Amino acid sequence: MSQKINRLLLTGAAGGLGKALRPRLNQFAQIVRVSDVADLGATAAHEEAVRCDLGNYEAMLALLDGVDAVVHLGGMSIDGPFEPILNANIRGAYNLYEGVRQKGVKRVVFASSNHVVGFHKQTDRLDATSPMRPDGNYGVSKAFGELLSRFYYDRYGVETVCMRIGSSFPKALDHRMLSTWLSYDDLTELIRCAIFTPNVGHTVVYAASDNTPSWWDNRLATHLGWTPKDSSDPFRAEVEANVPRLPADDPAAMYQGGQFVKFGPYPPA
Ligand code: NAI
Ligand code: 15L
Repeated sequence: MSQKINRLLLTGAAGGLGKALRPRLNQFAQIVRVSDVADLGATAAHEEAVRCDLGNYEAMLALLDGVDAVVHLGGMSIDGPFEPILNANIRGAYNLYEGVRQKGVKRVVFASSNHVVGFHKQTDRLDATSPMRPDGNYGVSKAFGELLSRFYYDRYGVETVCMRIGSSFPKALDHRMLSTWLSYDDLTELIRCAIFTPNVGHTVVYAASDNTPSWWDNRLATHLGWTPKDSSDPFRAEVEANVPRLPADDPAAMYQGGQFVKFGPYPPA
């Protein structure tokens, strides 16, 4: 029988990735506590549902009661004005880590994003030591989450795997996604490695399937034992036939963050 922890908390459980992962996470835990600020729908036998705004610290403390590990997907998942990102991603990350410290939770799997490094060129090949070059408020908030998790490991020993997710959707939909796509199966396997590999300390891993071309080098995360099995190749012909290429001097074609590098500005309200 595969290894299981007792209680896993999944934040952002009402979102796109949350919905895709929910039927799969009972492989990893006896009980999955699913949480979101939005409606969570019907619960499966292995699930317990808790509505919670990540920006509310008291609610966060209650959410973390009896939890052994966290898969943290919750928050704003695209770029936009600062205030909602401040509440969900920045205050939310702080509340999560401070709550985790107080409750003695040992392991977090953090859904970071390729937008932490979105202002690197698509011709660059990056690893976990490459400088952060976020491409907007959203990317900056994910960089904050990564740095906060680094601090909570160095100071308090809370272990985190930061997954810099590329584009995790059912299919690769455009030319950029041929490099950034992550299948749900590869994501699920990465989460398994991130929960069960001993001594991950603080690990940054680029979360993309085995795509060609690839922009990211995961040699610094080999201790996770994660080898993506899928590839964007089966979507190539459809993308090339149906999706026009952007001009080479369009920033969305030049930079890894794609269209995100063109969003904003968002003046204070
Ligand atoms: P999504 O936007 O579909 O789901 C995010 C969920 O977080 C939503 O259900 C939303 O209600 C919830 N949420 C937002 N603010 C909240 C708050 N204040 N309190 C509690 N819950 C709140 O995003 P998706 O695609 O499912 O992504 C999940 C995570 O993975 C996000 O953190 C996203 O930034 C990250 N990610 C996703 C990628 C992808 O390709 N799907 C790529 C890179 C990162
Ligand atoms: C992300 O971080 C977003 O959450 C997701 O919706 C996609 O836009 C993805 O990056 C991407 O870069 O394709």
